[in-house]
Amino acid sequence: MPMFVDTSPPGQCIFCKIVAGDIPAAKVYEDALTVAFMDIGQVNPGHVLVASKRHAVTVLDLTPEEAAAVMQTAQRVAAAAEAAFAPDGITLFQANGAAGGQTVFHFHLHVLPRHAGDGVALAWPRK
Ligand code: DGP
Repeated sequence: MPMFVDTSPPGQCIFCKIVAGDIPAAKVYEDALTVAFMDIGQVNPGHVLVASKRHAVTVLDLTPEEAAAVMQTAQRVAAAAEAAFAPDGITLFQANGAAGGQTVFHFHLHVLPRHAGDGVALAWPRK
């Protein structure tokens, strides 16, 4: 089981509170539909989460506009990671539902800079 699971309703979950500015986060980008901030449990330096501002739970709950905006933001974040961290690669990953490995039930996409031999083993659900 993951150490932390947040299934709070809209407005009360940790990412809604980050969107609202009620709890601190290292935000790196935001626009009308998305916000990007550093993952508190970063797997590698530059590990960023791209979240919908609206409380969608999974990818199935996004509007087409939100889905497009999320990928545009992910591309911006990946470009910034490329410039800042000179990674050998970048992994995008996104979990839906407990069985899919999701632990915070507010839609988000991980942008993870990778380095050859970094030893990162991605598994869903993560241990
Ligand atoms: P997932 O397991 O795919 O649902 O990813 C949830 C991620 O959210 C996990 O990598 C850790 C991150 N996270 C959890 N709580 C917080 C928080 O309070 N602040 C930030 N910045 N990230 C968080």
